[in-house]
Amino acid sequence: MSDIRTLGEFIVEKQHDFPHASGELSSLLSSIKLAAKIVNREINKAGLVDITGAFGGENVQGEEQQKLDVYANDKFKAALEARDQVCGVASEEEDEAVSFNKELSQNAKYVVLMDPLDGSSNIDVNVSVGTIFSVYRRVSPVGTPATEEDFLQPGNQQVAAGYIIYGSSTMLVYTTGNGVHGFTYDPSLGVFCLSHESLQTPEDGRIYSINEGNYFRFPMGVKKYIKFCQENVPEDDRPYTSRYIGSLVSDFHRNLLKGGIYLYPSTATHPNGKLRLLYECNPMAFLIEQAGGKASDGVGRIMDIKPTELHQRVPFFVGSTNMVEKVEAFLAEFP
Ligand code: AHM
Ligand code: MG
Repeated sequence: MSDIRTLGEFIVEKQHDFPHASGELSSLLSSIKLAAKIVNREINKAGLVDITGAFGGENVQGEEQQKLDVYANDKFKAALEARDQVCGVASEEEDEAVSFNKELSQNAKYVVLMDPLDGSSNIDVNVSVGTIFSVYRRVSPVGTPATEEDFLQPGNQQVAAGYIIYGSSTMLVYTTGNGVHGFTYDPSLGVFCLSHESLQTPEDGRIYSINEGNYFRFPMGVKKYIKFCQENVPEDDRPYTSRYIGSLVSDFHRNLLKGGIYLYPSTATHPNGKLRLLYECNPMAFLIEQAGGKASDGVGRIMDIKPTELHQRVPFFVGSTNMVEKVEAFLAEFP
């Protein structure tokens, strides 16, 4: 029992690791933790919606059941606004960034960017989904509303990032630039318990994760890399294993623990791929680098890209260093 360390305790213990530590970032992470618990509770009930609705639940009263991604967006936003550590939020769910109006919020130093429920198309079929978040210090003056410049910072300016995976267990994984730590939720106690301290991802992996249905639309370098993964070369541990859930947080989480690569390249129809630089790629890039891996757009480091718009998309290759470098080499040779 005495060995259990909760997320709350761990954050306090590590407070001195935070850049410019003053307790505010700890409080911000606590808001995320709270919203995660509320969203987790709702996701666990997702399959029951039709049943309870048929027996006189809210739907029968004519009220639209709120979609879970909208629900998650509202809860995370509300939790972040309530504690006055954040002056604004940008979300994959909203067209524009939101600047919190309260005077106390405008005195806050941080902005948060998030994908409140990534992979939400998987909910109907009981497959894991996740929340991704990314934290920056504002660049606009404290005491004024948050501006677009606060949100359009390159990933290398992140002060914290992480995700929650609502899976067979719910976990929260985060970094503040001093390693990656994972916490597993105990629903009976209502706490996240430290389960994975200082996670490191293997330098080499043998899992590749990509939507191969798009094969004929991929750049030649990616096609060649897929064939490389599939070749029968036992002395090099190939063929690799193909695993694709279609839920970035889940695919990333598995590959982080086991070693592997997740790829969402440009395609003939989507020249910048599908994933969003600010809400999905940068936070995952910060985490993987902190775990000893690599994140690339196929040419260079994801976190060095200077964003030009909030919902910008970018090709994404993330995971074990040697695997990401191999794709980059193929793309350089066969663009
Ligand atoms: P979303 O933010 O609309 O949920 O889309 C992001 C998701 C990722 O979780 C997943 O890896 C990817 O889209 C799957 O896309 P595809 O169906 O094209 O393979
Ligand atoms: Mg998403």
